[in-house]
Amino acid sequence: MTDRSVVRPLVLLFLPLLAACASTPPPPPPAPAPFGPIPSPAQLAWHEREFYAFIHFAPNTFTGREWGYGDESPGVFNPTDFDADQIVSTLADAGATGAILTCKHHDGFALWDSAHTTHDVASSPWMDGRGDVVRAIADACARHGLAFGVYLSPWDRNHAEYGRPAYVNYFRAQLTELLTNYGPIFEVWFDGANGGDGYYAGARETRHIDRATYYGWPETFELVRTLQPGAVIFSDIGPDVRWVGNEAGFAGDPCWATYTPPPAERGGVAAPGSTDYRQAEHGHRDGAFWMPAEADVSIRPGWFYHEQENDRVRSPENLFDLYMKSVGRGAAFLLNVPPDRRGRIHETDAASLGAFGRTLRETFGTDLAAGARAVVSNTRTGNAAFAASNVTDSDPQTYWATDDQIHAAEVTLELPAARTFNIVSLREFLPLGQRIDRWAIDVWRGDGWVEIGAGEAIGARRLVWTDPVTTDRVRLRVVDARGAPAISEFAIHLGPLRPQP
Ligand code: FUL
Ligand code: CA
Repeated sequence: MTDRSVVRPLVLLFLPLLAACASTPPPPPPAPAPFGPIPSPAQLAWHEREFYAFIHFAPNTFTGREWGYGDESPGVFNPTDFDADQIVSTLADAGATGAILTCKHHDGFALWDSAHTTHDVASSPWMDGRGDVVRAIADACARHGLAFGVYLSPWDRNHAEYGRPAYVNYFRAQLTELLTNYGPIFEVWFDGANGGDGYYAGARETRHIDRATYYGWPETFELVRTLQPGAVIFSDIGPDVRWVGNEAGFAGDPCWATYTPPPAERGGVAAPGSTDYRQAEHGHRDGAFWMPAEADVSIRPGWFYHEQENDRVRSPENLFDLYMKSVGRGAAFLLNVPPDRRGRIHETDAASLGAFGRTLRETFGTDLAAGARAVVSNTRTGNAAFAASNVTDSDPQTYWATDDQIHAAEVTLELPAARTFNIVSLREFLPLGQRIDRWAIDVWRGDGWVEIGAGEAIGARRLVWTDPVTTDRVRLRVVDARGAPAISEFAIHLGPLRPQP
């Protein structure tokens, strides 16, 4: 039996609420659920960098070598006209958003006054031993609006204890200096080249290490997390950013942001320098981790400056091509620009970088889809937050999304007038993971659609480079996705002609 004296007042209490529910439509669907691994906050911030520079500078600059043996006298390090502002402003003009300095290369020479060794700038004649290249570059980066990152070679061909436990403590002590004394660090770069012959404080021998266990990578990564929680960690196996697997500056097509680092051999453990890195060019569609690729390359044949390579500097056209094949495939572009013996970027390199930067600005500075109306086959039911117009608002935080059951969809840009372009730029909304498997781009030719490009994967960025087309309608077809597509950008640009195959 029901006790009416209780039920009635309760009904009366909820009556206004019930009435309100009946008259308002059901709440709009919330954002789509993320698919697969998703980026950390540090990775999301890193994705926005897209293109940044490497600075290789060391005793090698003065000895003409690529891999110093470790027996170089600190006396050789003596730039005659070091100018951190010239270096960093040249990189800024090129459009670089950050710079990673080789604070210590394989030869073990530290570009800062390390408390843990005398094999460093403090023992060099440069500035009477009072200089600090790390400080100078870090400060110049801050002045010119670039983020600063550090390369610290795990392999040290100078150190007496390399190969033994004591060296690992030394390595971490140096890492601690770099991550404590130079402000915010955006990326920590760990090289996979390690172990082999070297000076080792006079031993002059070959030292092999177990790459999987020697450095205690999990503890070292933890140290970075503690000291610089905003930094991403780069190595052959991530954990945040993976090496793309070549030093030629291009990513595979497609290049998935997700990856499971494979061991070098069956049954082994994947580690920096011990992984089947060839798989990194494409990544893994169903990889276990969000571990996007970084494509590194030098503007010259060598990583360090050598005068005899002054006539082999990459052209602006070549740099743009590499940009399209790295950034344009969802990877980052890490371009090495080595200072010369003066401690400046050589005029030839600076000229090429300047022209490259101009091309980037001229190409991507104007979105020819501005003012276009975006018409879509489906929008997430009744929720303006996921409207089609989000793909043309130049705001990476807003995106168009469909209903959950829709895995194939179209968005057409109706341009205010016919426009000529040769690059289409697409971005997925990364906090929801990499959702789109296959896509195609069509243009309207008056009496029908013509496909001008198609492929797999969009991710952080997809730049589709075609022959110039003139049209007033361009369409993106999401052919297949894992869940509702979520697209934050669909832009069109007119840039350099693509190289003919
Ligand atoms: C390699 C190194 O051995 C090269 O000297 C250079 O630093 C390059 C970026 O990584 O593994
Ligand atoms: Ca947007």
